[in-house]
Amino acid sequence: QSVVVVGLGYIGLPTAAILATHGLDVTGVDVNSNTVEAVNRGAVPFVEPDLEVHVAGAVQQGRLQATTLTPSADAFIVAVPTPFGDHHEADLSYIRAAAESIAPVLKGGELIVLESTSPPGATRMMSDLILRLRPDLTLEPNRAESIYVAHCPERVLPGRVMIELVTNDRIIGGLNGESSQRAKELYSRFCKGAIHLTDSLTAEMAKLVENSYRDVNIAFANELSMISDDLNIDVWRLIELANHHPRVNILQPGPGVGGHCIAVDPWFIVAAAPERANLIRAARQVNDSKPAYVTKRVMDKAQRFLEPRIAVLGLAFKPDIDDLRESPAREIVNDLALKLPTASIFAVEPHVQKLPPELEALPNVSLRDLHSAVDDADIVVLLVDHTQNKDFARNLLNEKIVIDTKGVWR
Ligand code: SAJ
Repeated sequence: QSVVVVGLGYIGLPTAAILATHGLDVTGVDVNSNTVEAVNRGAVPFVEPDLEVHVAGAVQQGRLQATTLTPSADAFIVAVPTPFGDHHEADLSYIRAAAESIAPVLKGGELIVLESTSPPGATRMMSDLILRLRPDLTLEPNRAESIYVAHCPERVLPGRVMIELVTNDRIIGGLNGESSQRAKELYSRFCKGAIHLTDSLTAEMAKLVENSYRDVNIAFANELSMISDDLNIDVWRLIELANHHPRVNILQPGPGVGGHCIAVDPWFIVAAAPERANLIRAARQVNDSKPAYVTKRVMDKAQRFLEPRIAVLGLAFKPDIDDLRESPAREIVNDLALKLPTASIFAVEPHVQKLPPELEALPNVSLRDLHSAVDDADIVVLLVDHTQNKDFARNLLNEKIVIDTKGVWR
């Protein structure tokens, strides 16, 4: 069986690799020729544990190849980004472009699965677009000209992708029962978790609801951390104590919520039901306000220095990964550098070799190693609980003003 995976990013490439190592003939398609070239060499353009071994093995066995042009296949998996614009509306242009690249190569009989996290109705939209471009095809099952369309949202945690791809349960929502069945057969090739079948709209919402659930719970923790600061109590101890209750499980506060999923997906629900989604919207606002709150705390401490030297530990959106997308730490460093032009800011991020462009452009921000940055700093701000930060010898912080947004140095 041949499978085309459109989009070789954080989800598409691992999925392509796992399908290939389970015996399918996989072609990965990406608009970025550097990505295509890297994959064909068996290399991976980002950090994800165990992924490179899978990709290199699959390429070597001749089961995985990459290209910029969509070929024909028995099944297509669309794993392209669904970012949002200024008004928190989902941008479906990548899904449309994927559909437009798939439509011309269809012969009838193919399965098309949308994996990208999508607002309610996106799977139907993708299918409508394909059928508009190919009026000779139909969703009516079991004909020579039938196509099968389903949504199967990805649910893997960055950093654990190769494990969770295999072990997580999956939700599949077909546009009809036959589509769900065929998608289930494909995912059963590598997924050891249970596969739950539903309709496409429920599958789309399930994914959004999972991430909104987490967002709301993190917002609760972040609100508690700000209330605790006002009341002058230790939020970490507070949460630890409350969590001893058998039915309480509060998450951990931090500098804000980053990544391209939890900080985005709840807005798709808000956009679909703006009058109803009040709690979900409020949670987003609390989490989005946290970076500015942290910046303000650092600025209050920096006031006493003419030329404050500030070490900021962590730029990634969470521990032990190199992903800086939608990272609250990045936003905080940027704000600090702009608001404190006389400050020197030493950014410490062991997982990157280079600052992201907007920080690189700032004359008062430099990328430094942990020890030299802390040594030279008046103020140390911990933003990401990377292992290297957790292991840092605390006695070296004795003379410093410390702002620890993750509670690792309590
Ligand atoms: N965070 C906190 N406090 C916590 C937990 C997380 O502040 O107690 C922050 C993290 O630092 C990070 C953000 O939240 O900035 C998101 O991190 P995460 O580890 O909760 O989640 P992601 O974005 O890496 O992955 C999520 C996962 N969803 C759920 O756990 C419900 C993953 O399973 C999804 O596949 C992924 O989103 C996705 O792609 O949608």
